[in-house]
Amino acid sequence: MTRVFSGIKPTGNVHLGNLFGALTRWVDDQHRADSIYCVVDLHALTVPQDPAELREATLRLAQILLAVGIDPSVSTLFVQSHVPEHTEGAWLMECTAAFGELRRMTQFKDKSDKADFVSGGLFTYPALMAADILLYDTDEVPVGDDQRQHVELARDLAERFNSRYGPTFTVPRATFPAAGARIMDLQDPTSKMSKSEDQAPGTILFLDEPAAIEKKLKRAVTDTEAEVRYDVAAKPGVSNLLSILGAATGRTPEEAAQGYTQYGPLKTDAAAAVIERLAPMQERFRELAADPAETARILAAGAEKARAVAAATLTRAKDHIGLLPPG
Ligand code: ATP
Ligand code: LTN
Repeated sequence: MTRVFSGIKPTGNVHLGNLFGALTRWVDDQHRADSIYCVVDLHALTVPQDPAELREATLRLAQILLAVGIDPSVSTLFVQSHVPEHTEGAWLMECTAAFGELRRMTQFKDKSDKADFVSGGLFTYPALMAADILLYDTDEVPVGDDQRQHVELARDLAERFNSRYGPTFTVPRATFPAAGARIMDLQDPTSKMSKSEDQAPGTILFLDEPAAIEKKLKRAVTDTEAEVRYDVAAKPGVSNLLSILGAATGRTPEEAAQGYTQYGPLKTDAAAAVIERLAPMQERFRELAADPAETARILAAGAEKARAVAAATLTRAKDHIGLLPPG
């Protein structure tokens, strides 16, 4: 059976872009593949975090993943720091990666240019991500386009390790969402919807109330024409509304455009569709939030399942690279 692995950082708020671009695919994949999903709290540490907030965000994100439909009886859901093989595997990957290779990662260049404090972890982050993926004999890694280079590196490291020390790791490949799954900012539809600001009028959050969702969609930027069609280059705002309506109702943006001639009804229907899609997930989230012990149990069971797989792969890798086994 195909093995799928993906991770998401517990930083910022989950928004409609995360949901339609990544999480609904995770939910779909779990029915056709052996899926393992990880809240990558160690990756969050590459930039300074408030300890209490990080702990809270990690639990909340796990609850959101369960609420959107990750089913722990089908998939494995766990927190990265609960499986210590990830940090040990990361060291093997750091010693397999070339310094120049890590320096060429565009995400490192972008983030280190902007930050006042650049941690060593921000630089070696892709080696940890490679370990995440390779420890589980992963075939497919569902990610957004921004992670293409990191998955490519994980492939290169797997191939290099295998050719130096003999067959050890499965060589993974990245899979990307359909074109309409990229959700843009409602106020600036040329940049992606992002989780940076809490009250951002261009971002619909997973936990937004119906009134907030309506307000944000009603105020979404469109254009001065009066024609509804999906054309990302010429009509980014309207196309984004069609992507949202389509994603919320399980259709392509082109299908969603059928029957609309005016922007008003398109916005009203998009809001109604998003509210209807989110309502049962938000309800489930509230139930889970009221019983954190239940989530803790699910995460403990997930970590135990994950650890069995990761430990076997790590033992193999340590053996092949020449580390003396204990005892
Ligand atoms: P941000 O830039 O807002 O911090 P991110 O990409 O860093 O978002 P992650 O936690 O890294 O957020 O991403 C989780 C997943 O959601 C990734 O697979 C990412 O590609 C996807 N994603 C994030 N934003 C969008 C978007 N606007 N549209 C579609 N997918 C998105
Ligand atoms: N770097 C990814 C998160 C991530 C990940 C992974 C994704 C960490 N480890 C392993 C897929 C597989 C991000 O920032 N979205």
